[in-house]
Amino acid sequence: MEPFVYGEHVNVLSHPSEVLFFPDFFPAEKSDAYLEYLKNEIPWKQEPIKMFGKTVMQPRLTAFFGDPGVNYSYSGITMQSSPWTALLKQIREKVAEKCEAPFNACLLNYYRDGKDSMGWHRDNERELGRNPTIASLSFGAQRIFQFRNYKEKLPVISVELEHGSLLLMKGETQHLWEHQLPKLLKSNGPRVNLTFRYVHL
Ligand SMILES: O=C(O)CCC(=O)C(=O)O
Ligand SMILES: [Mn+2]
Repeated sequence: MEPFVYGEHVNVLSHPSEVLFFPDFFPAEKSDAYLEYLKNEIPWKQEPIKMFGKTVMQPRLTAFFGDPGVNYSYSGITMQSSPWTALLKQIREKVAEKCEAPFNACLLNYYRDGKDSMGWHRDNERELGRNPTIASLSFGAQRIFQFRNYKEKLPVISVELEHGSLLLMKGETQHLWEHQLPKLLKSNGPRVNLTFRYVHL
């Protein structure tokens, strides 16, 4: 399925799911500066998670920022939010304005190279509410991001997430579709991803 292009965004999935892709959300220079900041200033950690009853290390590094008291639990771990840095706050404002939605938390992922990844999942934790709006920013090396229908599993829809791009998921997307960031066979540079969410307390 070829996405339909209009204006400054691409419609990746349509009603009742809604996925919009803004390839040039941030200009290249700004994105370069953000990437350097994020790689160097965020206290990245590799966290253990529970998968099929076993504890394994996540194949990527993570961090979690949010308003006071906001925590986020997934895959058997609970992340306590760190207070927003000035730069993350500034990015959040830009994203909230574009998405016309409030965000009180940001989960950050650091993929050190093409071997780091995130498997098929939905962002459907109860505290995100029924139809969450999730805004996902990409900085650094381009990676393939994929959707597949939760029930039918095929076809797989791929989007190339480039430096400075914004992927917005809303509507019923998290009920009907899973997404993943697959491992790459060839070597790849580092990539930082920021997903802004609204966590209900
Ligand atoms: O790195 C990405 O683009 C995917 C991140 C993601 O799906 C998540 O944090 O839930
Ligand atoms: Mn996700």
